[in-house]
Amino acid sequence: AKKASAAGESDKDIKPQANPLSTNPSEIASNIKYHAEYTPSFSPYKFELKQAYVATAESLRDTLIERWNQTYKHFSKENAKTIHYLSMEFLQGRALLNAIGNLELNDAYSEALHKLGYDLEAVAEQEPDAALGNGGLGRLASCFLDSLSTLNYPAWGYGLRYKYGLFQQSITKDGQKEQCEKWLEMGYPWEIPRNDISYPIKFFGQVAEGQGGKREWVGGENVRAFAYDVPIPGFRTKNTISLRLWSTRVAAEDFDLAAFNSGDYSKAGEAHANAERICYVLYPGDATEEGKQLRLKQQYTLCSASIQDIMARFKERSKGALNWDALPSKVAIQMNDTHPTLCVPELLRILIDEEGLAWDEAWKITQATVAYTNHTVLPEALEKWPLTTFQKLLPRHVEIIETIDEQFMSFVAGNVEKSELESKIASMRILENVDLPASIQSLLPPKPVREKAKKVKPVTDAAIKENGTKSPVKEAAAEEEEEEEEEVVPPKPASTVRMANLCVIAGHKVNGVAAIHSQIVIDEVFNDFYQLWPEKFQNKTNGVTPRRWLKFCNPELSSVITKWLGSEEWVLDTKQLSGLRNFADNKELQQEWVNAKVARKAKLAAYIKSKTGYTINPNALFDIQVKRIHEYKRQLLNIMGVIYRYKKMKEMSEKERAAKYVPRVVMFGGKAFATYWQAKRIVKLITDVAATVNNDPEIGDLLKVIMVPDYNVSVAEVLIPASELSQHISTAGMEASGTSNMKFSMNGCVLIGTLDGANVEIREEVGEDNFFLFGAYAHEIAGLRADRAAGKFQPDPRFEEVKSFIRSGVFGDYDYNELLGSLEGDSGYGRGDYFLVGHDFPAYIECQDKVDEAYRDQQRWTRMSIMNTAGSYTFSSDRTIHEYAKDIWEITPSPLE
Ligand code: T68
Repeated sequence: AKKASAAGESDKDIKPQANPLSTNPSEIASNIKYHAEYTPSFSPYKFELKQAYVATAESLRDTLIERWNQTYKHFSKENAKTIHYLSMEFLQGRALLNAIGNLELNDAYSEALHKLGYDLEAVAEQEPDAALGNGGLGRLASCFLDSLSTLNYPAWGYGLRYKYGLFQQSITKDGQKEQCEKWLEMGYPWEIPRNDISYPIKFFGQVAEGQGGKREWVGGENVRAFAYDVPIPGFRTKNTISLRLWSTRVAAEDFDLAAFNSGDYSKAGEAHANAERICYVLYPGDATEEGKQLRLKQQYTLCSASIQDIMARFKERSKGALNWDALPSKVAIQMNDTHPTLCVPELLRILIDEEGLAWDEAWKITQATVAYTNHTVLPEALEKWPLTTFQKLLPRHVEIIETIDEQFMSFVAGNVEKSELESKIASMRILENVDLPASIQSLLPPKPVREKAKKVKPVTDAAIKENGTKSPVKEAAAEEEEEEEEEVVPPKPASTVRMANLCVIAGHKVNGVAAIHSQIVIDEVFNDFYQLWPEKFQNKTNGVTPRRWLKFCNPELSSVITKWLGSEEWVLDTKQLSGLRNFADNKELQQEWVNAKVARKAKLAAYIKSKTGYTINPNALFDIQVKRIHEYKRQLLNIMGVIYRYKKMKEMSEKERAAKYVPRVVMFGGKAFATYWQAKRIVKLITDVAATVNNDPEIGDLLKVIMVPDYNVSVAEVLIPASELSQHISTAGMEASGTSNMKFSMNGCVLIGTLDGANVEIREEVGEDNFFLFGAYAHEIAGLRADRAAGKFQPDPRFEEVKSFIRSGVFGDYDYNELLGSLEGDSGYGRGDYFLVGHDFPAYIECQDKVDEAYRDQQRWTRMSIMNTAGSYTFSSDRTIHEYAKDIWEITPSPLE
């Protein structure tokens, strides 16, 4: 809060004055005052924390604008090849301290604000998180932008400017509640609306045949996408790149003035509502047809606006000598998962329909330009859209997709055994459950001739309704009569567009995000494609920016690292962190290391107190699991382990308890998708367990359970530096990579985890002794599931004990049958424990006992902690970006002098 200090008095002497480039604290203070007075976004005579934040952000933005303009002027002059990173999600978090840190203006801004009577940290806390994402995928995109800027690569980020970010979560006794998030409500000082940059986006309509057989997409609904740019400063470089976010509105010419004047306001307002809805929220529910349409509209808006923007820039730089064949030498486009797949047909459409290129040329250019990153192997997460929805919304794109599909099928025909052709085509083609075109049909081996041609009568909705009116007896008799010539076949499954198949076919590279995941991608998910094009497939293990995730969020540990490594070079060259291995046993370093951790633990304890009311013991082991709540991530395994621990504690004498267990605070953070009921039940169970355990006087400080509300980037910045143990316990083979595992390890936290995602590589780097491994291996999972289904699985009695304990009502009277049933056989509530919680449970609790044992020996633990930071050097997003730049994008750094 505002300080009534001597510094506050000098406030009056500071004159408002624009000083965008100054690094002098007094001049920065003048600049902040200038913004408070002359670019106000709040009422005058008020300069409280909120206003101080906005004015400080605006002051810093001026500094960035200068660098930003210079950067793109420079890129344009050099005409260097540029990467365009398209993502439906960017999980930026807060920008103020990150920008101040990247510009190394911390002391200057602290002092400037002090002169105005404020504390920088308190001012920074005013900023709402820009939460335009869900989790890992979105945060990865943001880390990538930080690295692209820092490493001076020519780059643009492209996303959508959602009016409401990811929902805010509160935790009540009933579990998770969602509220609308409002990051834009007080204005967002970091964005610059580019009112001169907007593009038309069309939906619906028809395709007409124009002159010379040209396809013309006409009619339909028109909206405009407007550009809002957010600066992304690099660390220790002048380079500042841009995240361009699109926001949709109707252009004035599309406003129905006549309807408005005749009093038909809803008709007049409809176009606006339709356009603005597109950018309301991230991932609107898609259970309904309207929801599906809206999601596709979002994806198309991102793709169409970005492609038009990229093409406009290419044209501008071509200076009258336009040659589209050169596009891939100047432009790289990365599709972050399948959500931006539509940039493929959109680029083709514009090249062919608007620029007049022939198909083959346009296809060659498109393929050489786009590449695809896969982030999941979960079949239900591989996007598919009903063809009918597509057809309505994007009729011309469907034609283009049909052509890609057909050409791909003829390619397959030339490259696989004839006997396999039909099945390969069925699994690989883009359109699913769609009749083969005659050209492909003719390539298939002839079907054996049937003895008697039968008339096939498909079961349609109408037929079902009709039959419903018949008496069952008559119906049976009638069917018998007809049996001779009629065969009843099941209704044809819906036709869909498989987005991932389109990405693999169109992209020149396909990559997974950790070694084990990329292996699963080529061995399983896309194996048929891998057989065709082995050279397309790559691995790019994820990384995280060491600026936000170590230097800025953990200044205490950073100072210790810098002191022992002798310089701060590690911030740009994380390989240096491995040098800490040399001092892992040094008593002096160990003491400083512990002090740094203790400082962060105290901060977290205060945070927990303020958000949940619970008091936690700062000397306890801080054990954290933060990520989206999902069954495959197995928060349920964690909380069941906690319950087992609690039950055993209750059965022991005080002395026995103290001898076996070290005091522990188990913290959870994460949001469940609003309609993912099973995930919400897990949150409910965690809060119920917390309420019981935390209020049990017999247990006291030995065990506390905390559900940290509203987990987001800023909360992660408080939790991760204070962590000692973190849990990454997904069913093996299901977590593509994980990135929080990297952040925790970097901050000297020891991991307990399965051999999954990037855990595999982290364990290799930090050493087996410094990682708590348990659980089934990825290659065993299918067999274990099969055994489970065949009734061959014998659950461990300790697992059964936990389930009965929950059912006994110790944690309240909520009916947990639906949740626990998911872990049981497959009848009734039973869903067969698909995620193998029961299988891994015994190994998990035994491994947790080893954690207690290790933590008792603080010297050993500190060594493990140091070895984690030292071994995390390879998980910097700088390393990842260099790899993409070299192996996929073929771009080189272009620093401003
Ligand atoms: C995550 N994916 C992976 N997806 O789960 C994680 N998906 O292992 C990986 O580290 C991370 O990507 C970065 O590679 C996601 O976060 C989504 O959020 C998502 C959203 C909509 C549809 C599908």
